[in-house]
Amino acid sequence: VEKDEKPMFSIKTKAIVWGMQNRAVQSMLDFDFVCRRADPSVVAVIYPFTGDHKQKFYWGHKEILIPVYKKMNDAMTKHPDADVLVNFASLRSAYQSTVETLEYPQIRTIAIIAEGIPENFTRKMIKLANEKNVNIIGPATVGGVKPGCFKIGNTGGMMDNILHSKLYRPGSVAYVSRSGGMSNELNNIVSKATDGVYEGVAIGGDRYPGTTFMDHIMRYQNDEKIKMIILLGEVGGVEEYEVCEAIKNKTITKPLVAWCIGTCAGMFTSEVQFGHAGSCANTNKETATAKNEALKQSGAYVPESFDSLGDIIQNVYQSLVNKGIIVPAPEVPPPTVPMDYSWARELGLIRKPASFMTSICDERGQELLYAGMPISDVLNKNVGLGGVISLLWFQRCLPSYVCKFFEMCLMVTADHGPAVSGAHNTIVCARAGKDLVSSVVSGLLTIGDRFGGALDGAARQFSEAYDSGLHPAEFVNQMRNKGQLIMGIGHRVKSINNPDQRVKIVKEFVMEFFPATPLLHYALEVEKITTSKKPNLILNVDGVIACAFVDMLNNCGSFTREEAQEYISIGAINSLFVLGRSVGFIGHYMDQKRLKQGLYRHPWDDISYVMPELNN
Ligand code: Q5B
Repeated sequence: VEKDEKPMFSIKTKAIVWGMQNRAVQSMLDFDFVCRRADPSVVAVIYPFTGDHKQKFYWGHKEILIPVYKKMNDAMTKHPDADVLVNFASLRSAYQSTVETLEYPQIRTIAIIAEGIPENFTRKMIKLANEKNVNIIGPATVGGVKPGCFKIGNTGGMMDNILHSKLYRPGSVAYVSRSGGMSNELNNIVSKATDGVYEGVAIGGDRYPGTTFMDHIMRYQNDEKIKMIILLGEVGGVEEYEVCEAIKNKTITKPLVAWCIGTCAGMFTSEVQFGHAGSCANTNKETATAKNEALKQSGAYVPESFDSLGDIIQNVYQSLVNKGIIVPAPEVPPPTVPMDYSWARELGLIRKPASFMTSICDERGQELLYAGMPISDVLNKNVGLGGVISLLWFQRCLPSYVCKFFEMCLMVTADHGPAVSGAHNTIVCARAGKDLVSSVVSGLLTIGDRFGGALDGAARQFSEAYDSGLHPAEFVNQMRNKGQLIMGIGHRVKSINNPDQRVKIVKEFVMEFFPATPLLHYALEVEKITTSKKPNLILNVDGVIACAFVDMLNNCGSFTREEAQEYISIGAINSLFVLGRSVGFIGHYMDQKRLKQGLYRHPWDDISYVMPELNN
């Protein structure tokens, strides 16, 4: 029975939602909007796991902010007009949060969505709620809906369903059901057979629902706008007999259509437990068939089967229209609620050009894909770091000798001591107290034409000279005449007298495994000329890797000539040195920190101070 004079829900109902259920909140706001409510029904969210903040939602096209409170007390004090709490707490915390809610007299109705709350807890909650005159809808329910006014959480389904069942405006029919899922079906049936739903509540499938069929039926009986009532019961429990009694003793005078689901239970030889905790007949009286018969005998309109429920509802409705008890209101089209972008996209209704494109990695599915290869295959097939590089840098599986070449380059370039530009910068930066990323980046920023980043230039210069048929000597002369250094030639400490083992290792591997190495051979001819001038003008580590890289691109069979050229022109060849040397820079950073090295200051005696002479 209505616990006070005010209707349970109205167009002004304000609710607080317990739990971060953004989709449900948005669904309530969309419902409000389509019902032409002046303002949103959800005024606050309680979520104990984050601090107080605001969450963004849509109100039609507009964006609005709804406050989220960590403490229930704050939500209640700041929103004294809220009288409904929609409790999305899990079965573990629903009891505690409901009991806490009952401490606030402003709340008159609590909808408890959780399924599986222990029955002894539910009974305690109900007792407490009854003492405090509070209505509980649920547990184990989707909630309820009052078209044109308010809906609880996800009741009514998505917007297309709400529009289809015309839940945006009231009709003359109220229903009460146990099942939340079936209440959606009732919305559909009622909207087709009558002028629509006035109010519908699903009391939930537990053995002990917070409010009963009779509680809601009596609210409906006392609301003059409701002209007929529907009861959708189910197998299990004896509550329907109270309804029978109320019809017989004329407590219920409005036409009542009733059906109990689960008549098929009789076809089974053993006891059947349906989906809801309460839907199991312990005695013959609790069977759906017995209850349907009793309802019929007491004067309810009971169909032959669920299939004809719609017909009987329509007949009762039509007779009320014929008698002038129901006067269907003219239809007013509802306002358009913008469809969520993601849903519209899922339905294939819209398309939008993406702002970003990617063709190497997809993390959206169940398994991360590197250029289409699941990460488990990457590991099972033992493609190694070289294989990962071929997938992520070149979008394809390259021959194993190429992967080996990549790995070898990373190993030989990983470090070359603390004195080189990049390591020096990393060390100075680490000693200045900077973090790993800053220190490593300061080292990486030194990589360029002079230090470690000569690969791109070497690839370009040697390729152009070779492709245009220049004799190595002509190339060297031409470069000298232009006053340009040959990239990949020359080293500060290595020379023909102190050969660079790294160059030897790479060169020997490439000569042995690559199908063709014309550019490397060309570079070695150039080296003969430059070293005859100065012994340190060797083909250096940058040069050998660059030329081998180009030979790989041109001759491994995995790239077209155009693709190979593109990698050279986009500056992809420095990649191996950058990646390899990052390993060393990280090592230097850790080393300095481990050695507790203090701030570095360069000594004065190592700086020549040359001041401009001032004219008097
Ligand atoms: N001359 C590397 O110079 C270095 C010439 C040349 C024609 C050349 C210089 C250079 C091109 C860039 C390059 C990568 C600066 C180097 C690396 C990684 C590293 C580093 C490490 C590691 C060395 C003396 C005379 C002059 C010059 C002429 C010099 N280079 N002619 N083409 N390329 N190379 N960078 O010794 O007539 O006397 O005026 O820029 O490939 O960075 O370990 O340290 O792993 O970390 O200072 O290996 O070669 O020679 O500049 O005093 O020149 O030789 O024109 O002739 P140097 P300079 P002249 S590998």
